[in-house]
Parts: sequence; C-alpha cells; structure tokens
Amino acid sequence: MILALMGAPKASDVGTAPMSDSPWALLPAMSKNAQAIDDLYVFITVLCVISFLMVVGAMFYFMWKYKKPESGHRKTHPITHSGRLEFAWSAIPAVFLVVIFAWGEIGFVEQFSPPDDAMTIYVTGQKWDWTVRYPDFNNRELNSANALGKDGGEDRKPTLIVPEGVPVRLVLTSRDVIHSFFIPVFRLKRDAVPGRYTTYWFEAIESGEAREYPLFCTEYCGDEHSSMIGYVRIVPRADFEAELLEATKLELKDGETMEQFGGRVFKSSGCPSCHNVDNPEKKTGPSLFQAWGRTEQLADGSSIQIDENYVRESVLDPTAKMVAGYAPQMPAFAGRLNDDQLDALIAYIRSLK
Ligand code: HEC
Ligand SMILES: [Cu+2]
Repeated sequence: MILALMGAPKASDVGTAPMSDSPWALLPAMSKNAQAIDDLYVFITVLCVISFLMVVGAMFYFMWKYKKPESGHRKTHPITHSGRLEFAWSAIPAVFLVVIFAWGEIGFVEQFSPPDDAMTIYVTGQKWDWTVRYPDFNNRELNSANALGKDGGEDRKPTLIVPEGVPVRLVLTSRDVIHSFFIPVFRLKRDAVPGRYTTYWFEAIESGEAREYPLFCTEYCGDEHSSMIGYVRIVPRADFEAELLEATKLELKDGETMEQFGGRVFKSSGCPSCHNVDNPEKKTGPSLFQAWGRTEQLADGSSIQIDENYVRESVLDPTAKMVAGYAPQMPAFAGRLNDDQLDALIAYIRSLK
C-alpha cells in the first residue's frame, strides 16, 4: 500500500514476487523483524480504533441522552469533577503508551544488534546506483545500475541476493552524498552516509522458493535519485551460492567487443577509483590514459615498457614491479579475475588513447 501511494514501480515492473498491485494490499513482510513491526503496527491501529469508537460512541450517547426535551428546558446539575474517573482516563492510556514504547524499543534495539554469525554484505550508494559486495564470497559484486533491465530486460539482475533463514548484516556507506537504503519488505531503511558505516540486519523468512521485491534510495540525492531502484532476490539457502555466482559472473556478451567487455571488467573491479582513463592526472595510482607503450620508471631504478605482460603482472601481483613514486596500495587481483577478463582488461587499457 505504501509503495502504491508513493507512486513506486509496480511489483510487476520490478520483481516476480506475488505482490498485489491493488492500492489496498498490504506489503508482504519477509523477515521476522518485519513481522514484529507489523504486529506492533496492528496493535496500535486496533488500539486507535477502539479508542475512537469509545470516544465517538460516548459522544453520540451523550448527544442522545442530553438532547433538548420536547418541551421546556432541562437543567443540568452543576458538575465539578470525578477524581476516580480522571485518574482512570489518565492511567489506563498511560499503561498502553508504556507498552507501545517498550515493545517498540525492544524491536528497535533488536534491529540494530546483529547476531555474531550474521553474514556481512557491503552496500555502497553513489550517484546514482547501489553497489553490493559479498566479502565472504570473494568480494563478488552486484550493482543496481541495470536492475530493471533498461536495455530491454536482457541484463536484468538483482541488486541484492540473500539466502533465506540466514541472518544478514548490511554495512552501508556512500561515495558522495547521503543516500538511504530502503527495503520495504524487510521494513528497513537506513541512511548511507559518506565517510561512515551504518548497519542493520535481517533474516529473511523461509518459503522454499525464490522471491523478488523492490528496494529504493529513499533520501533525495539529486537528478537521478528516482533511478536508484533495484530489487532484492530472496533465495533458498541451498541455491544461494550458485545464484550469486551466476548473477555476478562477468563474461563477454554477444555483440560486444573485447574493449567494451574490458571496460565493464575495469568498472566492476573498482579500478576507476584509483586510475584515470580519460586524462593524465594521477589518482591513488598512475593514470592509464595513453599509458600503452609508455616507458615506466620503476621504484628499483629500472624502467620497463607498458605492454601485455607488464599490465598482466601489474594486475595480478602489483608489488612485483612498483611504479616509482607510488605506495603499494593496489590490491592483488590474482584469483579474482580469470584469463578472459584479464585479456579484456588488457585490450581495454591498450585502447585508451
Ligand atoms: C586502491 C587503488 C588501486 C586499485 C583499486 C587499482 N589500482 Fe592499479 N595501481 C595502483 C597503484 C598505487 C599503482 C602504482 C604502484 C604499483 O605499481 O603497484 C597501480 C599500478 C597499476 C598499473 C601499472 C601502471 C603503470 O603506469 O605502470 C596498472 C596497469 C594497473 N595498476 C591496473 C589496474 C587495474 C586494471 C585495476 C583494476 C582491476 C587496478 N589497477 C586497481 C592502485 C590501484
Ligand atoms: Cu540516492
């Protein structure tokens, strides 16, 4: 219902989940925490309806009871007050308020205290997509950029894949401005703040089949804020690893050149954060713009020409030959990139003229 009111994409646009498109349908609750929040919400709603009926009911009753008689006036006795009654209408609601507070507080603390064995997933917001990394799975990476399959649905990929029945801890941060990672079916929403980590956790309830639900950026972050949407795919535990490997696999697509594929590998491996590719400015690492064929000064005083072998070695084992004037900050990619991806990277770097 909330999604419908927000004018969000319909479930059918985003996922295959059995989510109703009716504006009155309640949002499914897909974690234990979400169910607990819903229980409290229902409790408060029922309480409100009961109080409403009591107040309005009393109002109508008194309207009827003290209506003007057919003839003449009826004088009311002067009313002062009733200590007992006043105490009752203060104390009874107060008890309910304390119950609501305690219930909410317990749930709130619970939501931010992940169990020790929770699986950690890193979520980074940037203008204007989400990058999701799995440190326990070779740092494999998903990205919301194509969650809706903007190129005709072909490359539609989940933004977040989680196993059901396993506690998952999300560690959020941002590369630029404040974003907020909102997963409605888990009833979770938290800011992703640059230069800081925030966390929350959930445990998806088990149903034995894969389901998909939308997720959003819910903190206005600029022009393309509304395109920071994606979907979470909840899968049975036994399928999780295979699905993750499948969704994060990076290989040459039909009709794509090696250079284009290499460009994708370059981006999804995080190389752009340290290397410029369209200007000679250095970042944490040297610019790779027009680097091909250049003679590089190494830290040990020797020099080398940038060619296939040098690039390959630089990527797999960056400290083997250190470029003069740089700190050993590049992570080794041995074991993270296969030969096809390396060849494509080399083709891409060669093409940076
Ligand atoms: C955390 C920052 C960082 C990341 C991420 C990073 N590099 Fe580097 N890279 C460096 C630094 C620093 C150097 C220079 C020191 C050295 O030789 O190790 C370097 C050197 C290189 C060189 C040699 C360049 C030259 O001018 O001699 C190549 C090629 C290279 N990186 C490619 C890559 C590729 C491809 C990726 C992604 C798969 C990548 N780097 C990711 C920091 C990084
Ligand atoms: Cu955002």
